[in-house]
Amino acid sequence: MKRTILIHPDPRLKKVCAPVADVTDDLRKLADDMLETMYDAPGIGLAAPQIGVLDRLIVLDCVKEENETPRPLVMFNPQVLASSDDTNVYEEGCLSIPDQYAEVTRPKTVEVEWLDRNGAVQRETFDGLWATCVQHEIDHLDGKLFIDYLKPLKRQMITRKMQKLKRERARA
Ligand code: K1U
Ligand code: ZN
Repeated sequence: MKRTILIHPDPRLKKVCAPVADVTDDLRKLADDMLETMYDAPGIGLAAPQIGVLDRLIVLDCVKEENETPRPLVMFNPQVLASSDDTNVYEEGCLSIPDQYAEVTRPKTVEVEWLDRNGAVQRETFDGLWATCVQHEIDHLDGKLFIDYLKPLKRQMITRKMQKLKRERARA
């Protein structure tokens, strides 16, 4: 089932999410809903708070080419174990901040540990867009948005645009 994506500003996007105790059938269903919502948007990642669920769960698939095999990843309780000193700049977007993009500097590679949909521990080092995306999604679990890395004036400008968008959507 496709879920509604919250638009910034929303208090639920600023909350620190709670760890998942057990990977249950309900949580697997939630992860499937999130993947459906992400692919439909379309996006390359989605975090549970973006659909109003304050659990530490993210999904991502950074395979962009249509002729390549998709790689949907479901991560419960993802944690960055190590980050490179090397950094990478990427023009990020966010499904909760539609049509706004800005350059963000982050570690180029990150080693991440998480529980998969079977509750098994997984560990992998991500690079390139995967590294950017997994860091962006983990930030969502800590109530942090990519605009929080920008200068206050730019962040304020984007927030005002989103407030206007929400007013227009509420009227339609
Ligand atoms: O978390 C989100 O809101 C999803 C976001 C993830 C992300 C994008 C760029 C850098 C870091 C993290 C998106 O998916 S925005 C949409 C997007 O980037 C995209 C959409 C269609 C095709 C390719 C990319
Ligand atoms: Zn986002």
